[in-house]
Amino acid sequence: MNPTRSPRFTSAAPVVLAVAIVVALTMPMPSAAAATTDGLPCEANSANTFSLDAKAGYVSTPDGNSIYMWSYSSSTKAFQLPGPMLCVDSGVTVTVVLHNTLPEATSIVFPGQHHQRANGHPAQPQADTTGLTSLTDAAAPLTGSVTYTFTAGSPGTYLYESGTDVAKQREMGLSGALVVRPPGQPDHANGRADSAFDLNREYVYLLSEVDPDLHLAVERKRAFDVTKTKARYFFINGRSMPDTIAPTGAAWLPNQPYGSLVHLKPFVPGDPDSRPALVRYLNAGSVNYPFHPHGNDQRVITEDGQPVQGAGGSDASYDKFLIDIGPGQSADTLDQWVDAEHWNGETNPIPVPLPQLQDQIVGPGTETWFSENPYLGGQPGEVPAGVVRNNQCGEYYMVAHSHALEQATNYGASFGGMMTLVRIDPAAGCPS
Ligand SMILES: [Cu+2]
Repeated sequence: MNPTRSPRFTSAAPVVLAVAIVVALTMPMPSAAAATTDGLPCEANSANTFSLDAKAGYVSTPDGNSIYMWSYSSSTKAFQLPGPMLCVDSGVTVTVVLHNTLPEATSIVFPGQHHQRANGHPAQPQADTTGLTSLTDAAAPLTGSVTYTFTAGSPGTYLYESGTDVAKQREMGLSGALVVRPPGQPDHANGRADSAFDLNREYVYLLSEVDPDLHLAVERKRAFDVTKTKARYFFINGRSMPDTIAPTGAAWLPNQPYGSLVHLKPFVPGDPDSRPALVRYLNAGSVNYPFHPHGNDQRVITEDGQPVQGAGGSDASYDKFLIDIGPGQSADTLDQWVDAEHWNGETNPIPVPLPQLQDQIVGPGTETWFSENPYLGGQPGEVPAGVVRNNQCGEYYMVAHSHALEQATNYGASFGGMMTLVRIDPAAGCPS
């Protein structure tokens, strides 16, 4: 995709149409509109205590591959990638009990958290006669356990990840998101009043990559040189496009529970009930991920758990079209879309020539995501016999993806990988 800049509050119709066409031509299609899931699927409890198993399992990729992964899963639940989204309040004491079922030692580090302890003593790097073996206390292979405690840091989005044999274990999947909220203000991204967002429109993009050759070598207990990895799959929350737009908890992705379809309604300035969405970016991989949603800037308000502000607390947040997330970094962004032209079929019917039929049709020739009207809320016109209209109610879809285009592929096949959609529903909503 070209990084075409659009003013923040203008219609994104041409972009959507272009996206629909590209989507149409290059990717396998689900048989219905991209399904929405509202709110963050947090793991949370009043004791702020979590029991995580490090274990092995498999994930599927859209090209039909099955990849052996390691990940953290809640001890009462099946294998999942990535690890559970842990949500806590800033300042609380958090306990994470790690149970290792993997064939080698592993651990968890909590970057950005305070007073980290392991089994009751300050967490320490581990070494033997060969040198450093782990960045923190590790659990022994197969049956080992470590109890970590820490004080949750400032509000923001953080990784938790393996601190042992990091190049290998991070690549194998041992990471997850830790969401730290301002106490008593779960609908604020950080402590600032201007960080308010819609709790039903909160999303994590945990970004990572996979070299399947490394995973196969680990599965078959063969040696592998981690300095020679070549990523072939690129994940948002452990899924690749088009699986990224499947709902959270989709039954056909039993080990990859988290979707990343951002679901917006038109933002109404001045309406206290109209709040922006919050997208929390996290890089769990080893290279930069330059991520950009089409058709809209996002406002970066928190970086690495710190509000973007100047001296004296002045607002220094900024609009960004392409957000470059470095390894280990996070950024929280407000995302909103304003219906600038107020198209209405009866009261403001802005005339629009419909695109040619071939620009509305998706392969193999029976499906379209175009609403037969480029304005939000547009109702369909004539749909040719035999054409399936995936668009439900005149909603928009805008693509959001890594702009390092090799990261927007599934083993080299483009329009996959680290890519998802932003769905904008008409103000009146859509039938579910
Ligand atoms: Cu693009």
